[in-house]
Amino acid sequence: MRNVKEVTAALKRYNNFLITAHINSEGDSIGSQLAMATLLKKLKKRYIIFDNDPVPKSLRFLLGNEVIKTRLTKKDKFDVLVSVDCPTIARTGKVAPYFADAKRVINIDHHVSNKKFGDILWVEPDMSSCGEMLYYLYGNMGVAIDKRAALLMYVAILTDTGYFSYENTTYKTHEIVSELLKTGIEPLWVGKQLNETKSLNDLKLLNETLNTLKLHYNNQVATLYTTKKMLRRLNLHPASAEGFVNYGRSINTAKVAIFFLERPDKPGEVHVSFRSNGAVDVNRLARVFKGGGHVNASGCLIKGSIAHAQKTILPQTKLFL
Ligand SMILES: [Mn+2]
Repeated sequence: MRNVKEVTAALKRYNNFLITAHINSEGDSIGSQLAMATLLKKLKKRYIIFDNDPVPKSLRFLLGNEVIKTRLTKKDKFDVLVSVDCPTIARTGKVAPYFADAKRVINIDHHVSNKKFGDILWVEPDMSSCGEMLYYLYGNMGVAIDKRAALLMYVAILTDTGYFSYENTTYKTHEIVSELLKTGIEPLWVGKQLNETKSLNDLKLLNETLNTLKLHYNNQVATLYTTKKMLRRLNLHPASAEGFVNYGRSINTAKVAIFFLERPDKPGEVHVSFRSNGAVDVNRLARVFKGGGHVNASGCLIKGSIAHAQKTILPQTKLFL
């Protein structure tokens, strides 16, 4: 594990940290940021967590999530910026301009598309999640993982492995989870927190989104979309659309699923998520549009309408089938 030692040294040396992750927060980004914060707290360091988006409802059971800010004030000072689970600076959204203010930038990530930014780089594309990386980081620093920290890593790993069903799941992932569970985590309780937090409007949004589901190219590509109109009418944040792309991937003939999301806070821009069943490298596909991610899960941004984004992306997808 290259560079975990450099990360360890920097965490010991400096005192004021800003922790961030990618836009559209999910289990790995939130769990890993909070696990990093917990580690810093144990080392008696000061930290701020600053994200582009609020914590999704389903993750608000994680202790400490309430300190995550979506706005900084002049009082919020830091020397070192720790970026976790983020392949590019731009993917942090409104946090991106703050990278220039840091004396040191630490880049901890597992995306194969990581652009290797920052002063201290620790990138492990073979690891399932940043949650897995945080487990090794605690070990390297000699900090014991208590139940609270273990839960954060457990949720991060569960999310990014699709509950141990994605290709990135290894025997090592299971070994780590085995250690985490020894702290007394109750999987039934965690599963309930993560999956049984939907409002009626969340399900109405899913219903409207599934109505847009279409198959293309001999049923090999599934598309679906959520518009800002749907979100506004149901009074929901874009985080409610998290995971919708997986409904496209669940179709037995689909090699690629593409989900288009219009964010009310980002006019004139469409966020595109790709998921693959393994036959297509959607990291490469997303890179055609200056995006990226993992082989089976990636994303990009397209300027314009959803209709325009579909017209742009579908013919390119066909070339990857
Ligand atoms: Mn991740």
